[in-house]
Amino acid sequence: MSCIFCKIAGGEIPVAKLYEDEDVVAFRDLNPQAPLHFLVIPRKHLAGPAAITAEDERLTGKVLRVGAEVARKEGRSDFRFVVNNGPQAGQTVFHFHLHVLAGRDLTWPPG
Ligand code: DGP
Repeated sequence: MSCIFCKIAGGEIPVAKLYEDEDVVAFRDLNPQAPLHFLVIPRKHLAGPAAITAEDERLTGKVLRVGAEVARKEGRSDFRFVVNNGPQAGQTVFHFHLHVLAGRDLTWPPG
């Protein structure tokens, strides 16, 4: 298993976890871009949003729900979700992940 986020989901690489269950794991980003910056990943390996199939709709919807719930538990009502697909969009880890950023003014459009 060479995928770093599969290793995180499997507990082989320690991270600061905010939430986990049988389907998803939420953990703080190694290189935070906001006062609150965490990732939510499905335990199932999906290379990115372009790899989602109809059978993953429930799982990826859960990723969004958990992202919002963890943000709320961390005391944030305002937050941004980001999902990158492909290197030009900034994807560096090819396992689907939701970025959740909060705690500072976030510009639009993003850079
Ligand atoms: P992206 O560029 O969208 O593929 O985001 C990948 C994010 O993953 C990036 O913000 C840094 C984070 N990251 C990469 N490796 C690790 C790790 O080993 N631990 C943690 N906590 N975050 C990681």
